[in-house]
Amino acid sequence: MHVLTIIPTYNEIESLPITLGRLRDAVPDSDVLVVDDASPDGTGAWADERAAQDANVHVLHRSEKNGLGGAYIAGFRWGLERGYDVLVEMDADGSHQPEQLPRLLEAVRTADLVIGSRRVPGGKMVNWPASRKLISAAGSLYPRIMLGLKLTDVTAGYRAYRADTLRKIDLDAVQSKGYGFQVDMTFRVARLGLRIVEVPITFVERELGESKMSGGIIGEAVVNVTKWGAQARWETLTGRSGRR
Ligand SMILES: Nc1nc2c(ncn2[C@@H]2O[C@H](COP(=O)(O)OP(=O)(O)OP(=O)(O)O)[C@@H](O)[C@H]2O)c(=O)[nH]1
Ligand SMILES: [Mg+2]
Repeated sequence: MHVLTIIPTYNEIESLPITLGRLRDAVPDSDVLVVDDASPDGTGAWADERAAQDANVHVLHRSEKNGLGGAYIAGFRWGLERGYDVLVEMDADGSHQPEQLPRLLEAVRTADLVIGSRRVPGGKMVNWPASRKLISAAGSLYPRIMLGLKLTDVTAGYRAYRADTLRKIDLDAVQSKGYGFQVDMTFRVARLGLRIVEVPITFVERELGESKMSGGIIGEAVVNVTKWGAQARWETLTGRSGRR
């Protein structure tokens, strides 16, 4: 399996060196693509220097901050064009532990999408305040109910996609930027009838740098999930298929 791990970054100068180092040690066979949105703190320049010393590390620069969704779509296209078999999503901030990637890679041998879940037995959240846990629980439950997804952690961002799974999705049509992006992609894969497997992970709250989560990102997700759920029900009722 030819694996590409995609790490989107915006102002992660403190976290990226640690995460990238851990990833190269834990899974040396995986190539890495950093997708940086012109971080003012110099993350992109640091990644370029790192890539110059390591042939397995690559960098994609985008000209402005345009959301995690767009960064991943750009990264997926880059990887698909180069013939990778598996494309992994990993945050730069240390929340997704590189040492647990082998679990995801093992599972993706027999799955179309693997989600590293905080909510299956064995899954954990470390250093998360109760308020964050509550938002996350609601953020997981609502799309599950609205979209009928039989999964525990649909907003999770530690994932492994088979390249064939991504090829079956119209990536141009995916507009979601923040958390909604993970739900959007999950719903698309589920609707294709593909096999989604959750494996337990230990999610560690970031220690360095700043979170990019915002009210706008949560709002986008809630509005979209409500819309997609209503559309799906309408299609079931009328037998007509919508645009998605
Ligand atoms: N390229 C790019 N990366 C982004 C953007 N927004 C967030 N990221 C990266 O996406 C990853 C997740 O972002 P976080 O800020 O940790 O957001 P989060 O994990 O949803 O929120 P926390 O749980 O609070 O950490 C990190 O590696 C960020 O640097 C963006 O607009 N462009
Ligand atoms: Mg994070």
